[in-house]
Amino acid sequence: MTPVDSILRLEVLPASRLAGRTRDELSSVLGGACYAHPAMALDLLDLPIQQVDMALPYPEEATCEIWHSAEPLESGQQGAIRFRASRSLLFGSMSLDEVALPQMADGRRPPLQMATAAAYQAIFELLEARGYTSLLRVWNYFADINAESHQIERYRQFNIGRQEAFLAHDRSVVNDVPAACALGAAAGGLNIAFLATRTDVIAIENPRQVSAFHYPSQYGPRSPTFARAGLVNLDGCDVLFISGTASIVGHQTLHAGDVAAQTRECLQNIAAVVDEANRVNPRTRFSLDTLAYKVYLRDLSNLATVRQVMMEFIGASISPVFLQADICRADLLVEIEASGGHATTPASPVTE
Ligand code: 3EB
Repeated sequence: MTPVDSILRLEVLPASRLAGRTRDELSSVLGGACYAHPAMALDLLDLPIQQVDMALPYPEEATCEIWHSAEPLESGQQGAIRFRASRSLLFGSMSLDEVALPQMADGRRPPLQMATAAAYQAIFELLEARGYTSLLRVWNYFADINAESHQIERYRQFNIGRQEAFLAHDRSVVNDVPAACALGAAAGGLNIAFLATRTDVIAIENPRQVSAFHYPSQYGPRSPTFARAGLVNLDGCDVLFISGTASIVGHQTLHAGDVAAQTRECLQNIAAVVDEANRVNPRTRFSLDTLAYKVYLRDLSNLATVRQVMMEFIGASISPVFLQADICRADLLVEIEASGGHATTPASPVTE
């Protein structure tokens, strides 16, 4: 067992297998996500497992992505946030119903923007109270990401609320920001999961891309607050979280309408982020063929094409999770995220 086995291990498995586990078998769960359409009500010992409404490729079952830690863990709840923490890591999950909260409606600011600001403020309050001050990775999901209300696209509303919360907590909105993704779910409120650490995180940028926190205002009045990747050392092991990565070079979308070319561009961007991580921290050499991948497709009918391009580019060793989601720009067809340096438990073979 490598040292990091005890700190962080990713397991991908069907929800039905997770639901059958005993309390004892679940004791190592730090947190995670369950993707199903419609969302699956998993009630597993108050664990912070976000329930995301996303379709999977037929005939796949609901899929869970579970982060384990062999360190002693403690569970808790603060307001809407359910969390679980080890000595070094805290995983939290929350879901806010942006429409039903009456206090969210002041008639001027879009409810999603207010819900986002409230969610991130609650996250920062928790992290500051508990001493896990470095936000490493955030998974953001909400419905209708490309729809417009209050004369502004919902993804842009989200970006305003997110940046407001960072500023309200005196956090930087450039450079030292978390790795993240933001995707359109099939339904549901604002659903956020996050992983924070007690130790410093190194934010990694992509030399091929304008940093998202410096995107020009044509993409919205407030820039997105995320880094291209976050790198952290956990008990001597370097762990890398690569943000959702799309077919964007500079700040522009490339290959509109061409899913194969978009996929190759995503992978070139991920390769550039990996190179950058290896340059910034030469102690650990990350490589594409050892990362764990999750792929969001606007249209699941493109799955075979995207998988083929990934296999050609990376090799056959990978087994990505594929999900249907709307991407934050209408012309993007695919977004790919990845992580590495942690232990993994492969998806179980059907013969189990
Ligand atoms: C991009 O590069 C594509 O708003 O948190 C990727 C990862 C994207 C994270 C976010 C958005 C986010 O701009 C979109």
